[in-house]
Amino acid sequence: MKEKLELIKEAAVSEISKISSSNEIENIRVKYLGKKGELTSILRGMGALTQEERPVIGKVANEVREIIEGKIEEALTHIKNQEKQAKLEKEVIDISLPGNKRFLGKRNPIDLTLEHMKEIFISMGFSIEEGPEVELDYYNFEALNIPKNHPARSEQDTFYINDNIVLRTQTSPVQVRVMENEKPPIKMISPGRVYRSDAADATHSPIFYQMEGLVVDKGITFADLKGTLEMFAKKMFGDKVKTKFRPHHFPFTEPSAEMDATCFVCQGEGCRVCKGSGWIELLGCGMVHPEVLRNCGIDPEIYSGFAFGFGVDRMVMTKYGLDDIRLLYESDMRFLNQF
Ligand code: 2NL
Repeated sequence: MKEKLELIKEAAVSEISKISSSNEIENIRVKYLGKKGELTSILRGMGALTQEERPVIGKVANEVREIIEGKIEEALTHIKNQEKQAKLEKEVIDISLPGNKRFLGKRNPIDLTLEHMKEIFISMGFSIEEGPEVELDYYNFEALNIPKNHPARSEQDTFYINDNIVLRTQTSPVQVRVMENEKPPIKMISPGRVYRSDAADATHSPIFYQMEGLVVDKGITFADLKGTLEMFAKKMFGDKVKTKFRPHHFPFTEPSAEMDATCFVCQGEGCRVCKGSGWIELLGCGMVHPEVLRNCGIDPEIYSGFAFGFGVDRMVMTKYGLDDIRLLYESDMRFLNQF
């Protein structure tokens, strides 16, 4: 029996030394140590041994079992290491491969122009104020001296939410709110989106951008208006630019004017961009109407102010020579990549 155990041990050890995967090890464990395994059947047969033989053979059998178990553990560790190593080698990633290209968007030229304009006004001490795009009729029209029968109020020109609420058609309501809430001196600009009930074509968009400005203090005159806006034009288009003011009419300013600047393409010579005139219309402006100041709780006997408004889209179109406003709202990368 002792010899038989010895043979089992040698066979097991030799089989274990040949294996190459963890599955095979399991088979060997079952073959020798399992319930129906070779060693187990020997131990079962021990009942037939004499009293003297039993402990001797039992001891040898246990030693053989321990040796086989030890060899199996050893082989298992070795195989697991080998398998891990093979997996690591197989799954190696080539970090020198180029990655997937992600397409980046581009800033819209309206945004670029707005930023430039804001920087100029910030450098002159203006604050930037914002307000709601869905606005009370009162702030958009009534407070600004635009009476009920004014054409700007017609349903053809304005998006009405209901009788009292509109999509703002200008950013002036932001100024009205600031004047209501703060005491002069006020020196602010209000850039933002505004809405008109227009069908989109080359020169109209139902959504567009405006930037208004307002200065209110004691002793503000038309000279302050001219100086400020001339300075803006020079910072925006260069020191050589000249400005001129033409009389105009707005319900919320008196007197009112439009400011033209010498064409930045031809420097006033006359070209395609300025349609031969040498001048480009830049903005509307004027001294804040006393009625508007009063509506906002500011005494026009003590304070005066000037205000101005730009169509930002127009400014962008002129600056870049665009002939269709819709290009600015289509997010077409072939267009945006050019800025
Ligand atoms: C234009 C002309 C203008 C104003 C806007 C304004 C605001 C208040 C009081 C008085 Cl709260 N005026 N804003 C003044 C003159 C002209 O805009 O052509 N915009 C595109």
